[in-house]
Amino acid sequence: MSEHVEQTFVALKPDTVKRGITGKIITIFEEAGFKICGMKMVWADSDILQQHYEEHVDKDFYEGLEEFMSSGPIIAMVLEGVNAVENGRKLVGSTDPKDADPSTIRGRFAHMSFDHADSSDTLHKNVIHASAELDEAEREIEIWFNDNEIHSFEHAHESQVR
Ligand code: 3AN
Repeated sequence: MSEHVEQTFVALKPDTVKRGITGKIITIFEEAGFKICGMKMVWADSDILQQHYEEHVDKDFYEGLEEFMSSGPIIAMVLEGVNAVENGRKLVGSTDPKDADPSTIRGRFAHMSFDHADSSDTLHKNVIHASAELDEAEREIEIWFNDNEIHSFEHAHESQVR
């Protein structure tokens, strides 16, 4: 496998599951040629969220973030592709939907802003998470998946897309 082929961790957040738009978003990754190596529905608890958001646990917004991320199940995925981490983030767009390009998943499916979330009772619902760096992807995949939940198989895209 080329050194450029990576796995990234993507989570479709509770707002996406409740809105019934998971299929549309999964399709975006599939059409771009990402291979789904692992996928499951998880209702995250405080323990796993504190591991996942290790760098945010002490921040003011963490309580709201945990409340949002445990407000319903998420779809957790391991996606593989060429520079999957960087390419995945490109499809996802900026963290704050207000700043996300309308061609990205957050720009297309949300119009939230940090300012709005911070100044109202609303939680910062931004549809999706994707790992930002390769070492973060490795750490997050380990948090959310057991080895036997990540599958190795030949995908059509391995000859037609990459
Ligand atoms: P990303 O998920 O794009 O990597 P991070 O790691 O900066 O973004 O933030 C993690 C999550 O924390 C984001 N999904 C966002 O919803 C939430 N978050 C970050 N900053 C704020 C903030 N100032 N107010 C509310 N939520 C925030």
